[in-house]
Amino acid sequence: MSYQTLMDAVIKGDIKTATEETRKAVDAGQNAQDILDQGLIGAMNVVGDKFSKGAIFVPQMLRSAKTMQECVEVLKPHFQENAMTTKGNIVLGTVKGDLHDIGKNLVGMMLEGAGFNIIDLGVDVAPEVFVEKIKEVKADILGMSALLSTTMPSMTQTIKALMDSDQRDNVKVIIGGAPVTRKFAEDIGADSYAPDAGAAVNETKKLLNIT
Ligand code: B1M
Repeated sequence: MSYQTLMDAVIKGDIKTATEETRKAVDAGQNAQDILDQGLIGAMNVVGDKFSKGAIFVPQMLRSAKTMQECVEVLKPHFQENAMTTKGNIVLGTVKGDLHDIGKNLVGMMLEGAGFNIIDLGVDVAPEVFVEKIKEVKADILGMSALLSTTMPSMTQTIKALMDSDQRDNVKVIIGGAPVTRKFAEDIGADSYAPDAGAAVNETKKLLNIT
């Protein structure tokens, strides 16, 4: 199935058409993951390219982001596995200085669907805020997201803050986001890296020895 109309609507920021197209695709029996990957994320990549070329500006990018979020709400029920018992506590957030949350929210949604308890701290989360919450909820996993190359160092600072507060051995750290790489994760001493939300679930299960 072609997702061109859906993609065009997300790129334009036309929430009504985009959510209708998402519902139509679901009703036609399309796989939610395909709609997400090919329709929605595909459209956001076009939006990013247009922004890089100066063809659109922040307000249009924001409108597309809002449109994508509304479409994700339509898809959300189709990702839930309805797990009854929690497989572990995950503190999740976008790092300090960074306001991008679509990818982080997708990661949270997929992890929740796989049976984990998500404590989502939102965006622009300072290292000390991560550390305090990890202590409070006795987190098994810390998940950090960064979309800007300028905010990646905040991941390093958060891991350092975990060490300084003697929490590093109590929690596994997984990181991701478009500019983040496996090499970067290794360099800063994270336990794992995932390129997308599906991989984040698999990597998290591996970290906690869940089959
Ligand atoms: Co921004 N932005 N933005 N932006 N924005 C990018 C990231 C950019 C690549 C666009 C570009 O220039 N081509 C560029 C960053 C360049 C760089 O540093 N490398 C950029 C810029 C420059 C900026 C501003 C500085 C622009 C300005 O003001 N001049 C500004 C910064 C604001 C700030 O954060 N302080 C800014 C602002 C914004 C908006 C607010 C307008 C909006 C965000 C709205 C929101 O999130 N609520 C926005 C958007 C929408 C984008 C693009 C177009 C789309 C991002 C997105 O949602 N992608 C983006 C271009 C692009 O990515 N192609 C861009 C879809 C999402 C599903 O993918 O987030 O990568 P992603 O998540 C994936 C994986 O990365 C992974 O799984 C997700 C799902 O598969 N993943 C993880 C993510 N987190 C993970 C965590 C994990 C594991 C996997 O473990 C815990």
